[in-house]
Amino acid sequence: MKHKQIKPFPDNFLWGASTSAYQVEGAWNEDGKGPSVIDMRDNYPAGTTDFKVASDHYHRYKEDIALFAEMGLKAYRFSIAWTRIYPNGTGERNEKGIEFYHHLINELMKYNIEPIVTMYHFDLPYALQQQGGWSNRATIDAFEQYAKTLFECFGDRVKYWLTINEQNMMILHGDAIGTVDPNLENPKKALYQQNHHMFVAQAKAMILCHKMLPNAKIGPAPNIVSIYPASSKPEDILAADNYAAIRNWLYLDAAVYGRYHPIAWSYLEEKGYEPIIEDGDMEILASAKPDFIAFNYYTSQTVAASNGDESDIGHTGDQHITVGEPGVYKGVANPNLKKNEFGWEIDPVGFRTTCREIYSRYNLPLLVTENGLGAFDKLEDGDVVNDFYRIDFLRDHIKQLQLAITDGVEIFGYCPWSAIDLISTHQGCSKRYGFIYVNRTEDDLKDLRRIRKQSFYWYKEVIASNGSKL
Ligand code: BGP
Repeated sequence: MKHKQIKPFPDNFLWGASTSAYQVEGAWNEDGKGPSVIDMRDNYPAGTTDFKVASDHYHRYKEDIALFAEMGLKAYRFSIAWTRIYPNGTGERNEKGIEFYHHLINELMKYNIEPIVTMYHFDLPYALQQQGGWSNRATIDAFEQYAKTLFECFGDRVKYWLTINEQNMMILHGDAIGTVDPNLENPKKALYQQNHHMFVAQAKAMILCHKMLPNAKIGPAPNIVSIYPASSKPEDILAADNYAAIRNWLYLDAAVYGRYHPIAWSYLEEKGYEPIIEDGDMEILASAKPDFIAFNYYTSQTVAASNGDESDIGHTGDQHITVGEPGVYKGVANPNLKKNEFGWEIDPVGFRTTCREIYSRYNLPLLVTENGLGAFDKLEDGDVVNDFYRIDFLRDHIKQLQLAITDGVEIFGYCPWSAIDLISTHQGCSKRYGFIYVNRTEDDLKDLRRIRKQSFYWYKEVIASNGSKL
């Protein structure tokens, strides 16, 4: 649709930026923090750093938040490390960990920056993982107890809560994140059982949040992207529909409607992956309602009809992530899209389409919790980082966001990834996303000093003009 007039961004639009605890904080074993599955990971790609020091935000949060305030951020989306609050996932609380987040949230309040809290961003407590992790129903109770503690401690200041970051990526690519044992006899069946337990845990957290904090809002935060058919061939369109059900709607239907999406369920049955659902589980899912949908968007995906064999499994962009499943859909590249330095396709129009699709299906306000460009930024003489490619990427996406708003989609915030440079989930710290450069390399921590990139000054103007100066 070509509009004669483009609508402005709403007043009070939450211009923000995002991080997650294990990628930015460091201090991995300080002040009583317990180890998470990420801390215990031993599959770092050669030459990339671990997460032990990261961007040292734990010790430098005041300086970082002062920079966020200078950039004009209206919101900051960060995650709380479960293992700082409960070092063993459950049991004894760690007051020092709670204190850290009190300080961090108070610092945000000082500058009128709205805290948006992710409760769980990939970093499951290792102690829980040793007892089966999400395969064990006891993890549901541990999550509920953790949620209760978060609401009790921080609910007086935090209005926006996100339950689980990218549950769909943990299930589809669990091996990349380290939440499933690849030696299991049927790892996929185990993953879908974990998935079911996460659905129940998420529903319980939403119910509890509404009970304890009637003025707060809570929602899921999956990675949702438009799925394109490779051509107008009906078989390709059907394959895209399959993948959309398995990748996107399975997760949002469970969160919003409290049901298993019928096509996704028939896929689970067909493959023998269907989870055990205990009495009462579906009632819990059905009685939990999110207030909004948060989602992460990096790029669309394209699929074709399945060949019915292993040749279906392809790389659509990122070499770490395979897409395709025999008999269901085949992952293919989209020849219409350019790629970034890491092979990820760049698709701003797909961002608009994704917003429209989600809103049309669920009719709930949307919050963008991740979108951004990973690149090998270069620090030049005089502490300059000319990341004009990042500005182009973000500008193109914000324009499409505004078009989605003009199309009638209700969107109340945009939090690109990432507020400051941090460690990529599987590609080290040379893959940078931030508005603020952190002076370190994979193997040399240098002085970790903070340097404003060109995109910092640009985003500051965008926020100051409420998106009218792009
Ligand atoms: C999302 C995660 C983030 C972040 C981002 C960028 O999947 O929620 O934690 O890592 O992707 O991905 P990467 O770090 O692999 O470039």
